[in-house]
Order: sequence, then C-alpha cells, then structure tokens
Amino acid sequence: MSTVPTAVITGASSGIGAATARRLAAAGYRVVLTARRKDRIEALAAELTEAGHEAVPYALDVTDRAAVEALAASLDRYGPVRVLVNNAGGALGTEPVASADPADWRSMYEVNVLGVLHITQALLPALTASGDGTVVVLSSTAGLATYEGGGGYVAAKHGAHVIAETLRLELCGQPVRVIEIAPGMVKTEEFALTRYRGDQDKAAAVYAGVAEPLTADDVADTVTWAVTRPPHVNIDLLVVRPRAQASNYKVHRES
Ligand code: NJP
Repeated sequence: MSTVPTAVITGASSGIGAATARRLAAAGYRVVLTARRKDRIEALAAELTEAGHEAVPYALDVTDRAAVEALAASLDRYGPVRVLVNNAGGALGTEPVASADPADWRSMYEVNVLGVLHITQALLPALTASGDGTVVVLSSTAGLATYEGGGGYVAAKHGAHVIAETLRLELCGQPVRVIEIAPGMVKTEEFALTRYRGDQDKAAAVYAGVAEPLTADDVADTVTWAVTRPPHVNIDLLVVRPRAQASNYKVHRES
C-alpha cells in the first residue's frame, strides 16, 4: 500500500477548498477532492495530476449521509486517511431574525454543521488508525461573534465551532488533533455571490474599498501551516483576518 499520506478536502470545487487542495498537494499529500460539482473537481484533479501530484476527484454532497459513508469506504485502498479538511459550507441571505426564511437556516445548518458531523464521523476511524490524524474545521469569525443580518450563518458557524471544541475534548489522549481555522473577510469568487443569491452588485459591495481582503490562498496557506506542524503541536483555534478588518464590524474602506 502507498505511503503517501491522504488528505480529504470538502468543498474543493472553488475558493478556499480548491486553494487548500493545491497547497496540500504541493506539501506531499494525496488529495481527495470532494464537492457536488463533478466537472470542477475533475478539472482540478487533472491540473494537479499534470503537475505530478496525486489527486482523486469524488463528487459528494456532505449533507447526504449515505454518500459520505460510501466515500469513507472507497478510501480504504489508500490506507489510513491522515487529514480531513472540513471546508464545505457557506452563507445564504442576510435577512434579520424577524423575517429570515427558516429554509435558509435549515440549509445552512445542514451543510455547515451536519455536513461536518457526517464526514468527521465517517472518517474518524481511518484518521485514528493513521496514528497521527488531523481534523480541520474551517469555521469563521462568524462562529465567534454575531452581527445584524448574520443570524442563520452565525448560528451555523457557532455550531461548527462547538463541534471542533467538543471533539478536541473527546479525542484527548487519542492520536487525532482538531484544528479550527476561523477566517474573517476572504474575497473568493462565490461566497458572497451565493449569500446574495447571485446578485453581483451586492456581492461586490462586501469588499468595496477594502484594499486587500484575504485571498483563498492566504487561508489555504494558514490551513497548510497548521496541518504541517509536528504531530504533538495542536493549533486549537486560529483567527485570520485581513489587516483592514479588526472585527466583524470594523473594516477600513478607502473611498
Ligand atoms: O466559499 P465558496 P469559500 N456538499 O462558496 C461546497 C468559510 N468562510 O471558499 O458543492 C458538498 O467558494 C461548494 O462546492 P459545490 C465558508 O463558510 C468563508 O469562500 O460544488 N460541498 C464549494 O466548493 C466555507 O465553509 C469566508 O457547490 C458543498 C464550497 O463548499 C469555507 O470558508 C469567510 C456543499 C464553498 O466554496 C469556504 O468558503 C469565513 C454541499 N452540500 C468563512 N455546499 C469568506 N469567503 O469570506 C457547498 O469567515 N459546498
């Protein structure tokens, strides 16, 4: 069986997940790229393979428990999984609590919380068997503090934060560490567009006047740094924001 360590990345079809896949591949991992859009993960896998890395595309909806279990079973051929990056997620809408659509909240909870739960549960035996496993939870600064209009996303990301904290306590003494990376403002192609349901102007306004929001690669670099620390070093929680953002509220914008 191959000795190349395997890293599974959810939400690898765009933004932070795709950038993390590129970084972890360059760091020597066989990367398993998962997301719902098969064409995009296949294209990324082809790019990485062309560059001499091992990359396996696997179409997956993290809210589908049976599909997640099938993924876990399919990975046996590679030996124990060393790293899981729980990155799939996102926000839907900015409506206040008084008028938000419960369907949006349910959908955000499904992907940001239950998606993390499904795939973490499914891969924990393999991560433990590796003797040196790492679970990364890509939460958000929205998992640590709220803001008006953020309700459903903030609630879901608080859920992801609690999974990371609780799992770390529960796994203490076992060979699996739990790392939470909480980014602030990251300018990716799709995050704000999804949140504003395809409205380009509203999505662009999120980053208006901000000289240098974080890029997907900035966050991927942070994830890769945390994952490649020696096994006894656990980066519990790392908050990463652009210099222009001092809190969820305080953002410096140039006019
Ligand atoms: O987002 P985006 P980012 N099953 O929209 C996938 C958090 N974050 O890279 O399935 C499986 O480009 C989707 O793929 P597809 C954020 O909450 C961001 O900016 O093909 N996969 C895509 O690959 C999220 O957790 C910012 O549509 C599913 C990916 O998820 C993570 O960082 C700030 C799925 C989303 O990529 C990546 O964000 C922050 C499902 N059911 C936290 N649903 C930020 N950008 O400002 C979605 O604090 N995906």
